[in-house]
Amino acid sequence: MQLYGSKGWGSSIIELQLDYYGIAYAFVQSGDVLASQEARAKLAPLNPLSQVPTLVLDSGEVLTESAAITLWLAEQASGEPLAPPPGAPDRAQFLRWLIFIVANIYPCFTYADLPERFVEVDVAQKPFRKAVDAYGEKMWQAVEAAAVGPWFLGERLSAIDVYVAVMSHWRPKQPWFAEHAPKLYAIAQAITADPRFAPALARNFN
Ligand SMILES: N[C@@H](CCC(=O)N[C@@H](CS)C(=O)NCC(=O)O)C(=O)O
Repeated sequence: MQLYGSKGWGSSIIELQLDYYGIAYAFVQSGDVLASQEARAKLAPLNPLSQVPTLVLDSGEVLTESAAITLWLAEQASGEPLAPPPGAPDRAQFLRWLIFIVANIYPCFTYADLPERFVEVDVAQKPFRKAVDAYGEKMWQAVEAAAVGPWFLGERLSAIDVYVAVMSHWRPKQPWFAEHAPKLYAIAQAITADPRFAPALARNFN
């Protein structure tokens, strides 16, 4: 399969999971889909939003949306999946917080990365970005409050820990997490030190 992405972007959430499962894939550089019209145009036939991650399966079928990819990968896994399977006691909370992250926190980047896409008036763009980023921080605090420890779900490692580790590198960035979300920061540190994830994290964030 082919994973379209860019170093340190949302594709890394999927890279970590593909490595964990030992699934072979080719990494296709998407280019900077925020800054480059050419990169957006190249990805558009596969993903109408020109976003990464975009995964093209061996069959040619296209899978977008990191949560959909996360759930699909867990179904392919032969070992311990990064999503508690149907019937598992922590399944409901896993689904709740996975969707919370992609539905509430991830869009903060969609809106604030390039505020000019949504706010025409120049002088309003900076305050808009500031407000959206502050909203994101509030959402992370809700995730922090729900984290059980040592992993987000407790003793069970899951894809939510992978999201936390990757997204802690994005605004408001790791020093903020260390100060305001210590359970999430500890999860990010533990994933970074875990040999199942460390190479993909190092590829994306070093
Ligand atoms: N809902 C999507 C969000 C993906 C997303 O926003 N990716 C960012 C990179 S981290 C992107 O491609 N942004 C380009 C854009 O929004 O135009 C997912 O969960 O996969």
